[in-house]
Amino acid sequence: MRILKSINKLKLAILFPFFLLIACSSRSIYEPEPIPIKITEIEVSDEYDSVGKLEVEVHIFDANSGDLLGCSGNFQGLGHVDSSDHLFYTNAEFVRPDYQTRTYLYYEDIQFRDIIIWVIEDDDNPCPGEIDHGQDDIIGISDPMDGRRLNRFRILSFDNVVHLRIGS
Ligand SMILES: [Ca+2]
Ligand SMILES: [Ca+2]
Repeated sequence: MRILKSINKLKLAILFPFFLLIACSSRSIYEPEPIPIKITEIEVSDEYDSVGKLEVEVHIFDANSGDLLGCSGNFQGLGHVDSSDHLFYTNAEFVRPDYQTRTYLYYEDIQFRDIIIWVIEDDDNPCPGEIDHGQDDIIGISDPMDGRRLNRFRILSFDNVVHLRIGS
């Protein structure tokens, strides 16, 4: 009987760390997933490139510090956005300037900031490269807005950006 009890204790001692591991790992399942910022629709107007096709990029800046928060272009899902006056459906994400350590821009990164959106036609140093003010054309610059207002239920338009659905 005593032997049986000590065997049960031994089983418990062996199994306890496993129960603990399962309890800890199941907790992480319920942590909310970060919400990526995406562009799902975009149309620009009156923009032309000498080679014929446009390379449209969208850059998001912190409105107060001027820091680049993230950009989206050819390699992030805007490669087919190549002409004016046509509505393109996209599934484009934003890479952060520190993209080597953390790839995408999330709602959590902008929710407590005022932001400004720049839409450009890229000619040099594509995203994640910075805007080249000597080469790249500016298609539109938004007014500063509360980052929490960047959601895909709204359609933005400013300057020659006639339609932009962007957000989390
Ligand atoms: Ca170009
Ligand atoms: Ca550029």
